[in-house]
Amino acid sequence: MRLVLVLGDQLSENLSALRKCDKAADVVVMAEVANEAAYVPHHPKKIAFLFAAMRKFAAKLESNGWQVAYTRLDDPQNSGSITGELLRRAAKHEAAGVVYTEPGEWRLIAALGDMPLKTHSLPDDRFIATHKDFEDWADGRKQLRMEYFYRDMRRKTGLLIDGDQPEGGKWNYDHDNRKPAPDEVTFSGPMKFTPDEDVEEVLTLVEDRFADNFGDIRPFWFATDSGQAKQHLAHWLEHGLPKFGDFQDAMMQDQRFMYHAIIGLYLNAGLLDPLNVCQAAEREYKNGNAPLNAVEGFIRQIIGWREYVRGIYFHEGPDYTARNHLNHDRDLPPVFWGGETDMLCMQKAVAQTKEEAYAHHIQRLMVTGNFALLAGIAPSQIHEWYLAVYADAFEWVEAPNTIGMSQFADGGIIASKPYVSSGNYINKMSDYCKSCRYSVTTKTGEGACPFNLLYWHFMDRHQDTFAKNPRMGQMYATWNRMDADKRALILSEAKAWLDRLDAGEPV
Ligand code: FAD
Ligand code: DLZ
Ligand code: SF4
Repeated sequence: MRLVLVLGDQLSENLSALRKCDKAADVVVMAEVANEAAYVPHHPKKIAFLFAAMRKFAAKLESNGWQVAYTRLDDPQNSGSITGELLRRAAKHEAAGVVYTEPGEWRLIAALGDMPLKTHSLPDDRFIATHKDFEDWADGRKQLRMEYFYRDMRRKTGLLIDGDQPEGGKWNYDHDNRKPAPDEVTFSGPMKFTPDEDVEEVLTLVEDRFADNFGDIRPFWFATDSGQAKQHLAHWLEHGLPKFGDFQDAMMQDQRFMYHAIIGLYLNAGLLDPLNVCQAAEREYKNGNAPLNAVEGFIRQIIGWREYVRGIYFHEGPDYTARNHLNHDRDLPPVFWGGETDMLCMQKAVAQTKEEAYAHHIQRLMVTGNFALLAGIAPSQIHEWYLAVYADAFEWVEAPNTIGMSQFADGGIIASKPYVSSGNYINKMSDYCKSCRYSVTTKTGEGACPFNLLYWHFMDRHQDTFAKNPRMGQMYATWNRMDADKRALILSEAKAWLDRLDAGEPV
């Protein structure tokens, strides 16, 4: 007999390792372990979601005839690591070896490969692009831009393809998708599930063991099995998808979810299948329930961005998370852990992260990410923050988004220019600024929005790196045309503001 490892983010019945093995002979190993729960201080909601979903998945496998050796976190025999649990179970069952689907993190791939057991690693074919697909696409290209990869994925899946042409004649409808915050949001938000007894048991365990971790465990409303996740998806497809495109980039103080799907955690843990999700969205378009700009935009996020960032993670190798192209070394300030701030955009994005283990893409990229990049925070520290605080965070997807897209720490593999902006962008796309103590229209002096000061500080200190970037030439022309005294004033005020941040003063 063999052991079949199923990790906390591999909760799919058609997992390659399960397909390979025999339920009459082999034993599934699943384990809640301290090592996985502590490589970063995960948000309690994330840990509870994964443990509850793991327990339900194990029960489902058992009811389907599998023998499951499941280790709970509080089991006195728990060795504390995935490899420790495999060795313990292998000795007990006299297993000939262990079969597993490739994990989504270099750390765990190395640990499993180093075990003194016969191991058989299988590709994770829940993704649309294989490693070879990505390598073939990347081979010989000077630039690895998502847009061209995405077109290949459209062709491969046939999603929104008419003959051999893109539906509607264009591959990408993003120019219709950047509307500012609307007056009202008609979607009432994600479907919420009341915890049952089994989920309650997990909540109590996590409350007890991870009391010091940043994040509120209650109210807990996530789906914890694939049936609930499918209900959640159906609700969003009907009520959220039609306007997903229009307001994808908009942010509102009292609307945490806008028209977003809140499915990253379910896709990444294996409760939803990406191709099925995209096919369901395509049906909404074909049935006339959702417009093309919404459906194309949504499908692009999944078969484009999601597949592409995974390709980059495996293409670039284990040192990717350590990259620091801009040599940023500031420590992550307390504001990221809920420290006092007058910056309303930061305050709102961090507060909702604490409460929901969720923030949408533009909050991650253009509020917290933008701030970290402008302030020059060490990419490894902000990477660990994102990996810890979001329920959908696993390194294969989080690291390229943080190190690459958001922090430009990979030197421009993912982003052709850094995602930085002054307060003007945040003001245009949100309703934050009108209630903020800082003034977004003030550039220097009392009450000036810190994003306005820090933006030019960033541009100035990285002039050597970016001055020749064609997409940044206009901003450098503006900066260099500015009166020398004004430039000096902006830089000295930015420095004074950063000094206050470093001193731990409320900002
Ligand atoms: P929606 O906006 O409704 O989009 C639907 C789905 O598209 C998402 O669930 C996701 O699976 C996929 N998607 C959208 N954008 C991306 C993207 N850039 N990369 C990969 N998939 C994408 N996404 C994660 O899944 N895990 C992470 O740890 C993560 N960390 C991020 C860190 C930073 C700094 C940034 C800028 C983005 C990060 N993202 C991450 C991407 C994106 O922000 C989330 O996928 C999205 O906010 C999840 O919410 P949603 O399900 O409501 O997504
Ligand atoms: C994130 C996570 C956590 C918090 N806990 C566990 C766990 O106890 N057991 C487990 O099998 N997986 C857990 N995970 C998910 C793993 O960290 C994830 O499989 C790897 O990071 C690879 O993506
Ligand atoms: Fe954020 Fe500046 Fe707007 Fe305040 S004024 S919400 S700090 S962008």
